[in-house]
Amino acid sequence: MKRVITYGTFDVLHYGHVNLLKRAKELGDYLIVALSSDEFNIIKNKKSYYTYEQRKIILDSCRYVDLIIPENNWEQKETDIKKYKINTFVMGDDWQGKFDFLKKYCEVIYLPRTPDICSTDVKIHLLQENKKLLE
Ligand code: C2G
Repeated sequence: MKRVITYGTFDVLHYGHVNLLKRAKELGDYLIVALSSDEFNIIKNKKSYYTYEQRKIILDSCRYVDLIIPENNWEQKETDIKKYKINTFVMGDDWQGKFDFLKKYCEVIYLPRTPDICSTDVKIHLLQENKKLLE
């Protein structure tokens, strides 16, 4: 069984995230997602709309995801790869090269990001639409 892992906040899950998860799953048989905790989001300077538990419920509904574990810090990747016997580590290519140090433990693949979609833009767009409704 080929085991794949990826990491992220996955806030306001959108088709760019799902596109990443789909392609990551296609690289193996079992996909683990290390989901950034609320506390780690603060370290990443990311404010997510949904809490960890809410993001986990949404992510868990995705057919490509087999297991969700918390991502609590930058340093856990090596331990995770050993603990879960990971064959392939996958990230979007906005992270190109950043995790090449993991190549001594497993295959490292950066997949092209889906253009023109990100959680922040979705949130801003919804805010603007909401403002128009209230005018
Ligand atoms: N992604 C993508 N296309 C988009 C948006 C996101 O392929 N339009 C990918 C990102 O490249 C990432 C994953 O979806 O691989 C999750 O994106 P984020 O939730 O923004 O994750 P990030 O904040 O980059 O966290 O330790 C790694 C970090 O936790 C990564």
